[in-house]
Amino acid sequence: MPATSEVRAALAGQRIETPSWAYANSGTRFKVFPQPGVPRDPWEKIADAAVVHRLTGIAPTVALHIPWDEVEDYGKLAAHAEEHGVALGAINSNVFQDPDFKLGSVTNPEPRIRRKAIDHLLKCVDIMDATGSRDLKLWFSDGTNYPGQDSIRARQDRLAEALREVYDRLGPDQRMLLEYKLFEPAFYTTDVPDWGTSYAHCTELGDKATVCIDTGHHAPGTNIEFIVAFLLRANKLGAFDFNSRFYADDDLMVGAADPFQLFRIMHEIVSADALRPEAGIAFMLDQCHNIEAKIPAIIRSVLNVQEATAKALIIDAEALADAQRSGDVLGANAVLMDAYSTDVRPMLREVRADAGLDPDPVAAYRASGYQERIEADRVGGTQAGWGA
Ligand code: LRH
Ligand code: MN
Repeated sequence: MPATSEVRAALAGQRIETPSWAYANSGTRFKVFPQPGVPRDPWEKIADAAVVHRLTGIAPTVALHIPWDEVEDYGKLAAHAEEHGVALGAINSNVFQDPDFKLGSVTNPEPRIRRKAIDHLLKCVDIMDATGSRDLKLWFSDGTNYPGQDSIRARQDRLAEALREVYDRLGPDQRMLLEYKLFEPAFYTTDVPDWGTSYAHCTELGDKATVCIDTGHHAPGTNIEFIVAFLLRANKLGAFDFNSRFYADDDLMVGAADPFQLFRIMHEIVSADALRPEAGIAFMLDQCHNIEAKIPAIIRSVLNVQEATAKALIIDAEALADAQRSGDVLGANAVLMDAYSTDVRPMLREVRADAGLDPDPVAAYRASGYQERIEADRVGGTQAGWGA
């Protein structure tokens, strides 16, 4: 069994990035239910993200989405984040809402429209220069709805050309994270539908291009931890967009729908010694809190990742290796299940107390009065959302 001090040190070093858009209004095509106290701008989103970090101790960065988080002066926004004890993280591009991108953005048959899309991606790199962000996260809604609508191969050529231009613009310490998604909003082909397509483009581009795994973007039954293990081995895993789902891209709280899957994913991370920030994996949340209170939901999500990580860290790696080596199928499975079945919450409460934090961050949030304050203060103006 790993020494508790090792486990606690690894937990203390855990870093989870929260998404600015999860603090704002979101919903489905049926309805977006506004909530009282929701931020009206990136400044207020960052203030909320800072509360999550203050209470959990392990969420020091906030991902931005452009243009949802557009501001005049990104340097000022970065300073605002610093004043609140957090930093700006990945910059997410958005080439999925402009009417011009109906038939595609970087894959559009129209050169003028491809140019427009690439210019947006290049602008996001300019923003990274201003915020000091390392990661450019690219997700393309690009695809087709009917067979014959466009050439699958030609769209891949256009995609590769656009990625190459953006890749060559990246600074020495900057990276691109290419996110894939099986379907939606396109319902016949999606131009980056799976990990293999992302991996192939990233390999063609170079070391600064890595794959982003959004846990809600796979066909039902997909073994995501296999993808994690494969990409880690190939040194091509750059990031996670953590959430959970029962059906499709539900964007529910990570660990809510399938905590065992999250544990299996973190087992692959821990056994590859890839939890340390130096390993370069960005652990981000990408969620929408359509009906539940947003800040407590994000706190709960950070704790869900922490719990899954703690369970993965207490796996008796030696016993597991012995059982695997000797072909002891049940024995090996039992080692993992012992860890998964262990209640790590008492240890995590101690880890938080050792860090000077309230052992129960969700209760601490409720007792803080912050929710009442923002509901009273944030009256008037326009609540932030996806603007869809
Ligand atoms: C696409 C996605 C992508 C983001 C968006 C908010 O489904 O996962 O990561 O840009 O959600
Ligand atoms: Mn995502």
